[in-house]
Amino acid sequence: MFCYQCEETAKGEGCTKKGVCGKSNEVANLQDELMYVLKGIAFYNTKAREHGLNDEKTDRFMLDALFATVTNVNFSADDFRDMINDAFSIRDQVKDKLVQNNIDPVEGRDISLTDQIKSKLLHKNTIDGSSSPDIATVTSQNLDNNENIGVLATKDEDVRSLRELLTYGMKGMAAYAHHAHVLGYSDDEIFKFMERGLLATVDDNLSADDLTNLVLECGSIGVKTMSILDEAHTSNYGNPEPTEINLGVRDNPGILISGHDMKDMEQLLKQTEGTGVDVYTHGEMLPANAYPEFKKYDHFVGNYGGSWWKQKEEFEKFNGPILMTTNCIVPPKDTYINRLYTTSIVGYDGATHIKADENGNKDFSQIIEQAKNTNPPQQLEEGKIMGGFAHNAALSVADKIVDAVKNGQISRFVVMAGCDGRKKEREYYTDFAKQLPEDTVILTAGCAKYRYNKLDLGEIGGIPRILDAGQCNDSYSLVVIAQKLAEAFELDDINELPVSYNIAWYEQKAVLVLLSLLSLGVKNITLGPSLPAFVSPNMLNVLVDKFNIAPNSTVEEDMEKLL
Ligand code: FSO
Ligand code: SF4
Repeated sequence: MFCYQCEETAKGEGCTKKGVCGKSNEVANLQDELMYVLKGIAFYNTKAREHGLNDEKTDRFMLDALFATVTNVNFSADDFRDMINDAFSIRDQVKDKLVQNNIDPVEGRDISLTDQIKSKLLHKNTIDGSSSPDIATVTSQNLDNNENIGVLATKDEDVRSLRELLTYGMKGMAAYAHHAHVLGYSDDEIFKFMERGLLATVDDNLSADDLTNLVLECGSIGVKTMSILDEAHTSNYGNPEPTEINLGVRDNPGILISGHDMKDMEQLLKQTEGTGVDVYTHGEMLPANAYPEFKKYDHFVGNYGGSWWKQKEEFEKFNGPILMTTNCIVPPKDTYINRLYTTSIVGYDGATHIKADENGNKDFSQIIEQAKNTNPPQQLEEGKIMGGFAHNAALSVADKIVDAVKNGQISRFVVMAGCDGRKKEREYYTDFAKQLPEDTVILTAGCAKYRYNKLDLGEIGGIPRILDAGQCNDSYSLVVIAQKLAEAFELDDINELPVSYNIAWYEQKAVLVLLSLLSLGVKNITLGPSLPAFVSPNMLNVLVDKFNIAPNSTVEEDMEKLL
């Protein structure tokens, strides 16, 4: 295996024996294989789409498969084997459709795969015989050497860096597009881009400039994807509203729900109503507490615990069942695996998996029945924190915010969005938040906030000093807020706003959020706690030249630079 897609990668270089996240060598290799077959689907489906022969099943499969390879989503080798089999059969179905319609899949296309495979394209399961199995004809038998298809198959370090950056951005995009799709929202442009992007990662005709442009385009489509997800959430569940979120517990049995899937949240709340079982959020599900449609349930008690990496300790103390709707899952302890449930693309061998029916409905009765026989959660903390400052709520007080900036009450906003993680260095973010001057306001989204969201930083003229827009995908809200502020101050350039960016990353959704910011022209971003291992020195120079991205350093130095 070789995997370096997340911030905690071994030695800051790459996991080669077993993932720091817990991913096995076997699962890592299967993920590479799945990614490779997806490129084959992309190859044919691009053409099918041109002729209006694409179908929703293939689009959805693409999203789910990409999402499944994101850090901490699925640890099950069996799940990946199933997905690889499905991928082969979907690829061949798309291929057959083209054949039946007399369509030549390579006609009018200029990719370097062409010569290599053209003659064999329309025959199923032939082996090309070249060093890496080609994506159009690869079979499960000739997919057994990951050196030819994994990350290290690209020998040039800079090309590899760009290809992987693009790949990880698309994985993040797939995650957000999946959540929107579940709620009935999607856009063809997203699927088109993913197919193009996947193919670009095996196309030797593309120059570094071509790939750089695609990476930025990935960011623009990322903004679009997040906006579609925002629409899916707000049209179904209302606009998040400023809410005091309870951190304490009640004396009833409870179910803990984690991850990012709001439709699962909705179904769980509906099915637990009147059962005597309470519902609590964990990790990235915290923002659910601010949606009007969810707030109306009396048995929705609040949030339990902190961010994803604390789950081993906190799930143990929760006592009741836990439902993981997406990442981040940490390989569980034996003490609670019997009350750990996964759903959708999440998988862990030994945890119970709840599947949706063909209409997307899930039956959580098994979880509810188990909950009834468990003890109430052990209290971890008490009090309340504020949430719900997504774009609608923040913009409803835009006048107040603009005035506070104009009259000097607020000197600067600091965007501290992104992810949390296990590394001790991440205490930097708590210290940074604590040491920010009192006339600054933090804008946050994602689980990075757990490093400081329970600090009492007070408020400025009625505006809390921590404005939490929600999940990592709600970084979109931060973009909307920044754009509206730029309008209010009549600025053409978003970089002239009194806004600084100190972003923490961990996995591939954060990569997409970062690319989204870059695509909007945001400069001078500070990134930590370490730079991605997949960014080569030359690539880093490009990022520094174009965007002035810098790694974080000490709280004092960064404070001086950012303020
Ligand atoms: Fe956190 Fe995990 Fe939302 Fe990520 S829960 S780290 S960026 O998955 O997705 O913010
Ligand atoms: Fe290592 Fe991260 Fe890949 Fe897991 S996801 S194997 S920790 S680089």
